[in-house]
Amino acid sequence: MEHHGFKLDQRIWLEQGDITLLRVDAIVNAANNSLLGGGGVDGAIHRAAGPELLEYNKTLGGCDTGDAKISPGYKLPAKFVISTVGPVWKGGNKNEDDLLASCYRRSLEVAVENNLSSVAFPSISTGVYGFPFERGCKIALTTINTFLAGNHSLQKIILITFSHEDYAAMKKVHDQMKS
Ligand code: AR6
Repeated sequence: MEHHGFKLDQRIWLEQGDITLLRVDAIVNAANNSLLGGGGVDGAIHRAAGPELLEYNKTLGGCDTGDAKISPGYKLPAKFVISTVGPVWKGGNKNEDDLLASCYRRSLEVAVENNLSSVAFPSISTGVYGFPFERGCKIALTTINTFLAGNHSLQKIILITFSHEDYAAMKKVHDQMKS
């Protein structure tokens, strides 16, 4: 798959491609409350990690929306999987924005607690869960930037989109926020 990285901010990179191929300390999974797999990026991560990820996640007791839990990466090039559970979009008045921000923040907190320095995020909640893509991008960028301002251990955060269209849309959101 074609791969082009773009440096958005000092420690934040935008890429297009398949998150399961990234050799980083942790990739973040857009999971559901069970942490036992599903479709979308969740299905792709479980397939690439192998069945041990499911076996491990059975010991975690699920995960609240907005929270995050860590698992080994097993067969993935990434060392760990940080599973977070995004909100289902219900029109915007059900605390969806705060819950999505919490996903990014909690994932980064878990990464720091585990001494990790590179983390890749998919666009949480903007697939099956229906969160509007550009609104989700803004929340991702704002939350990650705020977190990094108070952290010096994280070296590289990658935002990876599956499609070229999402890549272009995310870059546009970033450029608009900067100007
Ligand atoms: N690499 C990077 N991004 C991907 C990949 C991939 N391999 N595959 C999909 N995406 P979604 P959600 C993008 O639906 O909205 C699952 O069933 C995709 O284009 O995976 O948080 C879970 O079990 C989209 O932009 O996650 C939950 O039940 C983004 O990943 C539910 O879906 C997120 O889309 C979670 O829904």
